[in-house]
Amino acid sequence: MLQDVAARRPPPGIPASAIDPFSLDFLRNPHPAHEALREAGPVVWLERYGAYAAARHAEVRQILNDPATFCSSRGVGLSDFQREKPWRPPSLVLERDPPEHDRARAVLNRALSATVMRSLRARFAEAAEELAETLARKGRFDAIAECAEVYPMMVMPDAVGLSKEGREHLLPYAATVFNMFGPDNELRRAAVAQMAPHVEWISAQCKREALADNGIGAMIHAGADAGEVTRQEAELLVRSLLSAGFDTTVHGLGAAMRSLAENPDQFAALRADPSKARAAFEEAVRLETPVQTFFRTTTRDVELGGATIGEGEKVLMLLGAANRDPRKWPDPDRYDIDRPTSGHVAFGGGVHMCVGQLLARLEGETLLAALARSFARIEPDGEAAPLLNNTLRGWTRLPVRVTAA
Ligand code: OVM
Repeated sequence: MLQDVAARRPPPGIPASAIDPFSLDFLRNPHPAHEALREAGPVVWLERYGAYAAARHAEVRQILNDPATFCSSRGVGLSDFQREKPWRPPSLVLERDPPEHDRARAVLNRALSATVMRSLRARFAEAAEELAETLARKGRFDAIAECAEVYPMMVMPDAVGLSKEGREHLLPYAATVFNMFGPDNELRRAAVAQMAPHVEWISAQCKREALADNGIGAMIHAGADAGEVTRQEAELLVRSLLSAGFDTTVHGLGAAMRSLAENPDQFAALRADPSKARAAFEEAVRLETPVQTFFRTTTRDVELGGATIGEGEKVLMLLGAANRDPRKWPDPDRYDIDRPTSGHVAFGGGVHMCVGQLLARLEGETLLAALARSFARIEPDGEAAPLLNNTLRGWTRLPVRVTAA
C-alpha cells in the first residue's frame, strides 16, 4: 500500500512536495508549511499520500464551486469510499453529491434557519452574559476549558433537545469524527481506539424518542413526519448536527478569544462598539479556520491551476491556507475586526457551505458581545497548547487574565 503510493508520480508540470499536512509538526504550526504549499504552485502533489493539494484561495474556490467534478460522495477525508469501506454510514449531506444531497440538506436548512435562530437568541445572550460575568469575577482562567467549551455546552444541548445524561460524549465524539478524515496516522489510530462508547451514545441520541419534542433535533425528525426523508435518514441528519455542531464552535470561539487576547487594540475596538462582535468572530474564523481541510475526489479529467488532473484523484483543500493567501487578503496574518471578510472559506462554500453557519455566528456574536461588555481588558497569561487533530485547528489550553469592566 505505502509502496503503491510512493511509486506514483505527478503529471508533468505539477510540483511535488514531501510536506505531510497531517504530521504533528505541521498541525502544531501550519503557517510556514501553508506558505510553502501556496508558493510551490496552484496545485501540489503530496508525495506521501499520492494526492493533490490546493493551498491558494482561487483554486480552493474553484473546487468548492464545482461539486460535480470535485465530488464528496467518495468521502471528504483521505479514504476513497470507492476503494475502502467508510468507518460509519456516510453522512447524508457532507458525504453526498447533488441531487441526492439537496433533499437532506433542505431538512437541515429549515432546522437551522434564521427563524429558528431568532427563537434561540434571547437564551443564548442570557447564557453568554452569565458566563462573562462569572469569568470577569474570576480574573484568571483557561479560555478553552472554562469558556470556549463551556458556552456551547450551556446552550447547544438544550437547543437540540438532548438528554441531560451523557453530554460529556459530545466533544470527544466530534474530535473523533474530525480525526477520522485524516490518513492512517497516530491521531487516527488513537481515535479508533477510544471511539466505541462515544459512537454508541451518539447513535442512541439520534432517535426521535431520545430528543425533546421542541428542539432542533425534533425539527429534523419533523422532516421525516412530513415524508421528506425517512426516519432512519432523520437520525443520520441529527448525527450530522452532533458531529459538526459542537467542537467546531468551541474552536471558533477559542480562536476569537486568542485573537482578542493577543491584539489589545482589537479588543478595545470591540469594547468601544460591541456591535462589532459578529465581525470579530468572522475575522477569527478566517484567521484560524477551525475546520482546516476537506478532500474532494475528481469524477473526470479536470484542469486545475493550469494542469490536468485525472479521474478518481483525491484533492485536499487547505482552507486555512486559502484564508491567509496574500493573493486574496491584504496583510493576511493580521487580526483586524474591521476587515471585509467576505469570501473566506472557513465555512466552506458552494452547495455544501456550512449549514450551521447561522448557529455558529449566533454563538460567536452573543459570546463576544458579552465578553466585550464584561471585560475591560483580556490578555494572555501563559503558554497556549495547540490541539492536535487531523482536521480541526484550535487550542487545548489558553490561559488568559481579564480585568472586569
Ligand atoms: C456530518 C459532518 C461531520 C463532520 C463535519 C461536518 C463540517 C459534517 O456528519 O454531516 O461538516
